[in-house]
Amino acid sequence: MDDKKRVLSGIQPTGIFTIGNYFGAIKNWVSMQDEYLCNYMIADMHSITVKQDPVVLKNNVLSSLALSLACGIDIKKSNIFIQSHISEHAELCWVLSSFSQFGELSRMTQFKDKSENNKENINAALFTYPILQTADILLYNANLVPVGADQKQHIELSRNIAIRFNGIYGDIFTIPEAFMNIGQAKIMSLSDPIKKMSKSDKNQNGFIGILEEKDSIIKKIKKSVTDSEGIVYFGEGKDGINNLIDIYSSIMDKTREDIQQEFEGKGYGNFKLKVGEVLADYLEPIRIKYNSLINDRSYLEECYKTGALYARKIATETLKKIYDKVGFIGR
Ligand code: AQP
Repeated sequence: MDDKKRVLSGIQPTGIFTIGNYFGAIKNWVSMQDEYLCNYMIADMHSITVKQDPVVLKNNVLSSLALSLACGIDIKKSNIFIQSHISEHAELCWVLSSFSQFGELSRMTQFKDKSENNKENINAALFTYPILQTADILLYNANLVPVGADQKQHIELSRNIAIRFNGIYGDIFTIPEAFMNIGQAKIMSLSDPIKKMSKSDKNQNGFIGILEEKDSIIKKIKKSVTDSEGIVYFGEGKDGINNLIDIYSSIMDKTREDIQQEFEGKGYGNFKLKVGEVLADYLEPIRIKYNSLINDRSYLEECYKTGALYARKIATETLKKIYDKVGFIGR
């Protein structure tokens, strides 16, 4: 029996990943592969909470898979699969819905943000998707869930649902924990740095996609909204500069203090150019790898089919146990 801790995490195929997704999630996914038993999923079921064009979504699922592999997910070490291929996610979600309270779901800040941005389509799934997320995690008995800081509240909810269920039926679910690296930043929008950077932001200048060309990256960083003080340091009221410092720090593994010292007396123009350049150089190998993977459809298919086989084995076993506990007669 392998005594490694188990990991589950997912990413929505709602577009090309941003550097927020990368520094907030995927970089961790990659670094956890040796130490943990990792299950990673392309969360297509989550993505339809916001209107999707079906053709675009199918392409996005494949490009998300290719991009995860290009970023360093290694199928010899980790399992990667497409969420909708495992029907147990939806089935467990339904069971857990009966153990989730309306009040606790209403307190989720992501629901408030997402409904604010999608006023024309505030659907029920937008409200209940943290339950599906809980099912994703609990199906795989995950101990750790590597997420960005923006998802901490949802993991807390998952823990509460699991604890509540266990309180009734005994020690069934593993209680998951959010996993974040010390100092892991929430990357903010470049055009509105009090909002998190999102791949589905309608303002193209707000985010940087992992596959963007050097010129575009530098241009967006140069244009990014900052204050007018002109001194590079991390401080209150300097959201734009704070964000650039965090991006630079994630790439260079430098502390905020080191960065402040490095750019002392140099002004924002110089700092922005440097951030743009190091970021573009950092992302280039990922872009090259992605371009070769995305054209190899049969390899991608092999990856997600193998991933589903393995995932289904675990998910079926968990769901069988849960159905029995809640009183459903075995199939
Ligand atoms: N700006 C961010 N900073 C740090 N971490 C982030 N994550 C997302 N944005 C940031 C982390 O990326 C993982 C995958 O996120 P997701 O695609 O499942 O959903 P999301 O959080 O809703 O990401 P987006 O980019 O904002 O997608 P859309 O625009 O479709 O809503 C998560 O671990 C998240 O914490």
